[in-house]
Amino acid sequence: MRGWMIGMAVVGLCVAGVSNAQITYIDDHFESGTPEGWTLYGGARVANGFLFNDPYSPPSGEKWGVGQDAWGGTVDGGLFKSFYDHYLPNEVKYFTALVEAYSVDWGFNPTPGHVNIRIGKGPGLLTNPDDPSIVWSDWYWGPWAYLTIQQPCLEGWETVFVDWFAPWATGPMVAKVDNVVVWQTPEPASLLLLALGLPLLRRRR
Ligand SMILES: [Ca+2]
Repeated sequence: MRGWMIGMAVVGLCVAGVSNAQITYIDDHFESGTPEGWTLYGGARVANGFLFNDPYSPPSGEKWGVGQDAWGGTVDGGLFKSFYDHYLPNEVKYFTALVEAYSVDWGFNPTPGHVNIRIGKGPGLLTNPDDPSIVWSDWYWGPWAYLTIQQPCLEGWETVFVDWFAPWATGPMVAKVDNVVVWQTPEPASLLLLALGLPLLRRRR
Protein backbone atom coordinates (compact mmCIF):
# COMPACT_ATOMS: atom_id res chain seq x y z
CA MET A 1 0.00 0.00 0.00
CA ARG A 2 2.78 2.40 0.92
CA GLY A 3 4.62 1.61 -2.28
CA TRP A 4 1.49 2.28 -4.29
CA MET A 5 0.96 5.61 -2.53
CA ILE A 6 4.54 6.69 -3.11
CA GLY A 7 4.23 5.58 -6.70
CA MET A 8 1.15 7.72 -7.14
CA ALA A 9 2.94 10.63 -5.51
CA VAL A 10 5.88 10.27 -7.89
CA VAL A 11 3.50 10.03 -10.85
CA GLY A 12 1.81 13.18 -9.63
CA LEU A 13 5.09 15.02 -9.33
CA CYS A 14 6.19 13.85 -12.76
CA VAL A 15 2.94 14.91 -14.41
CA ALA A 16 3.23 18.30 -12.74
CA GLY A 17 6.93 18.43 -13.55
CA VAL A 18 6.56 18.06 -17.30
CA SER A 19 3.61 20.41 -17.52
CA ASN A 20 4.26 23.20 -15.06
CA ALA A 21 5.22 25.64 -17.79
CA GLN A 22 2.97 28.66 -17.98
CA ILE A 23 3.16 30.32 -21.38
CA THR A 24 1.71 33.70 -22.28
CA TYR A 25 1.07 34.09 -26.01
CA ILE A 26 -0.76 37.41 -26.10
CA ASP A 27 -0.90 40.18 -23.48
CA ASP A 28 -2.02 43.31 -25.31
CA HIS A 29 -3.30 46.56 -23.83
CA PHE A 30 -3.18 49.02 -26.80
CA GLU A 31 -1.49 51.62 -24.59
CA SER A 32 0.76 52.50 -27.54
CA GLY A 33 -2.36 53.92 -29.22
CA THR A 34 -1.87 51.44 -32.09
CA PRO A 35 -3.44 48.04 -32.94
CA GLU A 36 -0.30 46.21 -31.66
CA GLY A 37 -0.42 43.52 -34.33
CA TRP A 38 -4.20 43.03 -34.30
CA THR A 39 -6.27 43.34 -37.46
CA LEU A 40 -9.28 45.61 -36.90
CA TYR A 41 -12.43 45.07 -38.97
CA GLY A 42 -15.85 46.66 -39.35
CA GLY A 43 -15.95 49.93 -37.43
CA ALA A 44 -13.25 49.05 -34.88
CA ARG A 45 -10.69 51.70 -33.96
CA VAL A 46 -8.02 52.31 -31.34
CA ALA A 47 -9.01 55.33 -29.28
CA ASN A 48 -8.62 57.12 -25.94
CA GLY A 49 -12.27 58.15 -25.79
CA PHE A 50 -15.59 56.57 -26.70
CA LEU A 51 -19.25 57.42 -26.29
CA PHE A 52 -20.18 57.17 -22.58
CA ASN A 53 -16.47 56.81 -21.74
CA ASP A 54 -14.53 59.90 -22.75
CA PRO A 55 -11.84 60.06 -21.58
CA TYR A 56 -11.43 56.31 -21.77
CA SER A 57 -11.35 54.94 -18.22
CA PRO A 58 -11.71 51.16 -17.77
CA PRO A 59 -11.23 49.74 -14.25
CA SER A 60 -7.70 48.65 -15.25
CA GLY A 61 -6.74 52.35 -15.18
CA GLU A 62 -5.54 52.36 -18.78
CA LYS A 63 -5.82 55.13 -21.37
CA TRP A 64 -6.29 53.42 -24.74
CA GLY A 65 -8.49 50.59 -26.01
CA VAL A 66 -10.27 49.26 -29.09
CA GLY A 67 -13.95 49.76 -29.75
CA GLN A 68 -16.73 51.30 -31.76
CA ASP A 69 -19.53 53.69 -30.86
CA ALA A 70 -22.49 55.15 -32.72
CA TRP A 71 -25.39 57.55 -32.26
CA GLY A 72 -27.95 55.26 -33.81
CA GLY A 73 -26.97 53.41 -36.96
CA THR A 74 -25.20 50.21 -36.01
CA VAL A 75 -22.02 48.89 -34.49
CA ASP A 76 -20.55 45.83 -36.15
CA GLY A 77 -16.86 45.03 -35.93
CA GLY A 78 -14.04 43.53 -33.96
CA LEU A 79 -10.42 42.49 -34.12
CA PHE A 80 -8.35 39.34 -34.49
CA LYS A 81 -4.78 38.16 -34.02
CA SER A 82 -3.04 34.86 -34.74
CA PHE A 83 -0.44 33.14 -32.58
CA TYR A 84 1.47 29.87 -32.71
CA ASP A 85 0.16 27.53 -30.04
CA HIS A 86 2.54 25.02 -28.42
CA TYR A 87 1.13 21.71 -27.33
CA LEU A 88 2.17 20.57 -23.86
CA PRO A 89 0.50 17.55 -22.24
CA ASN A 90 -2.01 18.24 -19.48
CA GLU A 91 -2.15 21.96 -20.14
CA VAL A 92 -5.19 24.06 -20.88
CA LYS A 93 -5.41 27.40 -22.65
CA TYR A 94 -7.33 30.50 -21.53
CA PHE A 95 -8.51 33.43 -23.65
CA THR A 96 -9.64 36.51 -21.71
CA ALA A 97 -10.57 40.09 -22.55
CA LEU A 98 -11.84 43.06 -20.57
CA VAL A 99 -14.96 44.21 -22.39
CA GLU A 100 -17.93 46.50 -22.17
CA ALA A 101 -21.05 46.65 -24.32
CA TYR A 102 -23.62 49.33 -23.55
CA SER A 103 -26.67 50.73 -25.28
CA VAL A 104 -29.53 53.09 -24.43
CA ASP A 105 -32.67 54.38 -26.09
CA TRP A 106 -33.15 58.01 -27.15
CA GLY A 107 -34.25 58.80 -23.60
CA PHE A 108 -30.94 57.35 -22.34
CA ASN A 109 -32.67 54.39 -20.70
CA PRO A 110 -30.48 51.25 -20.90
CA THR A 111 -31.49 48.70 -23.55
CA PRO A 112 -29.96 45.47 -22.18
CA GLY A 113 -28.83 42.90 -24.69
CA HIS A 114 -28.96 45.23 -27.68
CA VAL A 115 -25.27 45.56 -28.51
CA ASN A 116 -23.27 42.48 -27.58
CA ILE A 117 -19.62 41.45 -27.49
CA ARG A 118 -17.87 38.06 -27.33
CA ILE A 119 -14.44 36.43 -27.46
CA GLY A 120 -13.63 33.40 -29.58
CA LYS A 121 -10.84 31.36 -31.10
CA GLY A 122 -10.45 29.17 -34.13
CA PRO A 123 -7.81 26.86 -35.63
CA GLY A 124 -5.32 28.18 -38.16
CA LEU A 125 -4.68 31.63 -39.62
CA LEU A 126 -8.29 32.79 -39.77
CA THR A 127 -9.43 36.21 -40.98
CA ASN A 128 -13.22 35.77 -41.13
CA PRO A 129 -15.21 36.16 -37.89
CA ASP A 130 -18.04 34.20 -39.52
CA ASP A 131 -15.84 31.11 -39.90
CA PRO A 132 -17.86 28.18 -38.48
CA SER A 133 -14.76 26.67 -36.82
CA ILE A 134 -14.55 29.52 -34.28
CA VAL A 135 -15.54 28.62 -30.71
CA TRP A 136 -17.18 31.61 -28.98
CA SER A 137 -18.03 32.71 -25.47
CA ASP A 138 -21.63 33.72 -24.82
CA TRP A 139 -22.61 37.19 -26.03
CA TYR A 140 -22.23 39.85 -23.33
CA TRP A 141 -24.02 43.16 -22.68
CA GLY A 142 -23.13 45.19 -19.61
CA PRO A 143 -20.46 47.13 -17.74
CA TRP A 144 -16.74 46.32 -17.83
CA ALA A 145 -16.19 42.61 -17.21
CA TYR A 146 -13.74 39.89 -18.16
CA LEU A 147 -14.88 37.33 -20.72
CA THR A 148 -13.00 34.02 -20.64
CA ILE A 149 -13.05 30.84 -22.67
CA GLN A 150 -11.02 27.72 -21.90
CA GLN A 151 -9.74 25.45 -24.65
CA PRO A 152 -7.38 22.48 -24.93
CA CYS A 153 -3.82 23.09 -26.14
CA LEU A 154 -2.78 22.12 -29.62
CA GLU A 155 0.32 22.48 -31.78
CA GLY A 156 -0.15 24.98 -34.58
CA TRP A 157 -1.52 28.38 -35.50
CA GLU A 158 -4.66 29.65 -33.86
CA THR A 159 -6.56 32.93 -34.13
CA VAL A 160 -8.32 34.83 -31.36
CA PHE A 161 -11.25 37.14 -32.13
CA VAL A 162 -13.15 39.75 -30.13
CA ASP A 163 -16.35 40.61 -31.98
CA TRP A 164 -19.36 42.86 -31.39
CA PHE A 165 -22.69 43.43 -33.09
CA ALA A 166 -25.97 45.30 -32.77
CA PRO A 167 -28.66 44.45 -35.33
CA TRP A 168 -30.19 47.95 -35.43
CA ALA A 169 -30.18 51.17 -33.42
CA THR A 170 -32.15 51.73 -30.24
CA GLY A 171 -30.10 54.87 -29.66
CA PRO A 172 -26.47 55.57 -28.67
CA MET A 173 -24.33 52.48 -28.14
CA VAL A 174 -20.73 51.39 -27.67
CA ALA A 175 -18.61 48.23 -27.56
CA LYS A 176 -15.07 48.22 -26.18
CA VAL A 177 -12.26 45.75 -25.49
CA ASP A 178 -8.93 45.92 -23.67
CA ASN A 179 -6.43 43.63 -21.90
CA VAL A 180 -6.62 40.67 -24.27
CA VAL A 181 -4.60 37.82 -22.77
CA VAL A 182 -4.00 34.31 -24.09
CA TRP A 183 -2.05 31.93 -21.90
CA GLN A 184 -1.77 28.27 -21.00
CA THR A 185 -1.20 26.56 -17.69
CA PRO A 186 -1.41 23.03 -16.21
CA GLU A 187 -4.99 21.80 -16.18
CA PRO A 188 -6.68 21.47 -12.78
CA ALA A 189 -6.35 17.67 -12.79
CA SER A 190 -2.55 17.97 -12.92
CA LEU A 191 -2.52 20.44 -10.07
CA LEU A 192 -4.79 18.10 -8.11
CA LEU A 193 -2.33 15.23 -8.61
CA LEU A 194 0.48 17.47 -7.39
CA ALA A 195 -1.58 18.56 -4.38
CA LEU A 196 -2.33 14.93 -3.54
CA GLY A 197 1.23 13.78 -4.17
CA LEU A 198 3.13 16.27 -2.05
CA PRO A 199 1.55 15.39 1.33
CA LEU A 200 2.07 11.68 0.63
CA LEU A 201 5.77 12.23 -0.01
CA ARG A 202 6.08 14.38 3.09
CA ARG A 203 4.35 11.74 5.20
CA ARG A 204 6.71 9.05 3.89
CA ARG A 205 9.75 11.10 4.86
CA1 LIG B 1 -5.53 49.66 -22.75
